[in-house]
Amino acid sequence: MAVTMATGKWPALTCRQSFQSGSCFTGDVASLACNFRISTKSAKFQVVQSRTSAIDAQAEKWEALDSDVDYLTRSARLVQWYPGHIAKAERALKEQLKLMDVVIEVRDARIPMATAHPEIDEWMGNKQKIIVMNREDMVSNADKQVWGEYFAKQGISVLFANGQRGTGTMKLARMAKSAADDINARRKAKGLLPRNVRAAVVGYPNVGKSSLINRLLKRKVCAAAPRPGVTKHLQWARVVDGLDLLDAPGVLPMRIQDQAGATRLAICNDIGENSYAVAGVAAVLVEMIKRIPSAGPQVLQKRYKLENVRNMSGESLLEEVAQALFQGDVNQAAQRVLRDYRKGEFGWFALERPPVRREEEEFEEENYDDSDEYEMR
Ligand SMILES: Nc1nc2c(ncn2[C@@H]2O[C@H](COP(=O)(O)OP(=O)(O)OP(=O)(O)O)[C@@H](O)[C@H]2O)c(=O)[nH]1
Ligand SMILES: [Mg+2]
Repeated sequence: MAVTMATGKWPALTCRQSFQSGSCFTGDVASLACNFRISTKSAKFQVVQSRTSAIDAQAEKWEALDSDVDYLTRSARLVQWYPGHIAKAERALKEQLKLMDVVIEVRDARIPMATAHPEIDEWMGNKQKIIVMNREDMVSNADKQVWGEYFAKQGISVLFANGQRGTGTMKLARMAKSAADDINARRKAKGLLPRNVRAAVVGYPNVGKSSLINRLLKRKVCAAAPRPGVTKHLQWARVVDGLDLLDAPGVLPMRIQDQAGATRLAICNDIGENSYAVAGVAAVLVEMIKRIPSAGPQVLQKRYKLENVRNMSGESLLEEVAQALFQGDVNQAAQRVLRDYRKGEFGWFALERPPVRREEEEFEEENYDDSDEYEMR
């Protein structure tokens, strides 16, 4: 695996990690416990360098933000949630997935990575999958563009939708039916009558699965409400001619290892409210809003009529809001900040951006040639 590193002082180094070492690639060059191979082709080297410097400033801000959020949430053990119905639902869902033609994975467009279930691909085997980025109304057009491009680059087509208004749902039905087109063609060839295409709608809690199905049906058949864990059992719905959808309870891994991701789930109300410390989660949200390029400290300053938010920590801001509005009750202040974000009071923006794949990484992968390299230990 070729990995390219750039530091403030050093030119970009092409580093080949020995697979046994398991060493990491952050921090000081000297501290790396792996072998470096430095390309002697200076022209190639300069191209790599110039591409490194072309990394978009916004992407760097997002990277810094992500590592800060990792740091803030690493030791906090902020979020643990796994209600009893989920284990049962997961077992039933895994059984049903064997009978499906298509799987529709619904994600929260504000946090497409934190709502990517790590086991769904394994459960569904080689079935076709459609990714729906729901809650499209809660992110900016710029967010949609970068996420759309990110998935397109990997050959994955995603559909942006709004389960509350129904935007994107007809297209979703068409995609689900056409993804399984060949099924009825094969049945016909065997002299069998056509059957409805079966698609399971799966994903994390509260991402909008039942709402999407209801919009397709044009009536409220599946229970839907603004809290996680509403759907508790599998439920079939015949939505349009030739297509049956299975509404599944929201599922999530029993142990969420990634605390930063879990905190984002909490911020977006995609896991149960009683399972996390509201003040801790809201403080992380404040730190994120301050750093997200399209938001920034000014949106908090304006909303809560505060000064000098830039230099305030998340906790201090909650204390200020608590003093001003809730007689010092920090928990109430934290609830308010979370609610304000969910209602778009700071504007609509996503809390995640796709991981940056630096151009020089792509360049190195495409052009790697070790014919005239020497090894440096
Ligand atoms: N703003 C907005 N709200 C949405 C959208 N989709 C769904 N909602 C709302 O989000 C809440 C949760 O929707 P549900 O359809 O119950 O979510 P779910 O994924 O079925 O949730 P579980 O059954 O708990 O797993 C409801 O209040 C919906 O009205 C959307 O695209 N935009
Ligand atoms: Mg539901």
